[in-house]
Amino acid sequence: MENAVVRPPLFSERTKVILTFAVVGAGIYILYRAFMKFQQSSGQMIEQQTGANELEKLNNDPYTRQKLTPNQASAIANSIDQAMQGSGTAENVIYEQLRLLKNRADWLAVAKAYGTREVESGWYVVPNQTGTLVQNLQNELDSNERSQVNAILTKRNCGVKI
Ligand SMILES: [Ca+2]
Repeated sequence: MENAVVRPPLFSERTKVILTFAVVGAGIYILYRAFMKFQQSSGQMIEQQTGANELEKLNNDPYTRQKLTPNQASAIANSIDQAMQGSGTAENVIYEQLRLLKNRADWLAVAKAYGTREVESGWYVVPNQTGTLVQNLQNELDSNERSQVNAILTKRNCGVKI
């Protein structure tokens, strides 16, 4: 009589169940991340487009048009960008730069020049953040610092709160 060779299964039933959950879970997570990323970037695009449209309108009126030149607006956006990079944040530079704005069109011009940028967290374990000027300021500043920024933005008639 011949003995049938019974080979042990590669995975036990229990392991198969665990593996199935792991694979399905990973798939759902990847889809979720892709969806969130899509939602975030389309939200940023809408914010940018709305701002650009309003800026164009304001710039058609001599009373509301931006006082900053495009170069000045870019320089302010770059300075704020630099102030946010890395583990620390130079709040005083941000306040100082925002005090250069004179009206809402100036704010919109700086936000447009900023566009969407990546801010390095400066910490290996903390992911970098990519966002609009408002999003990155909100992420970088604590509530007390945001109040200071909002006081400046109100004083400068920027018509925005972060
Ligand atoms: Ca920072």
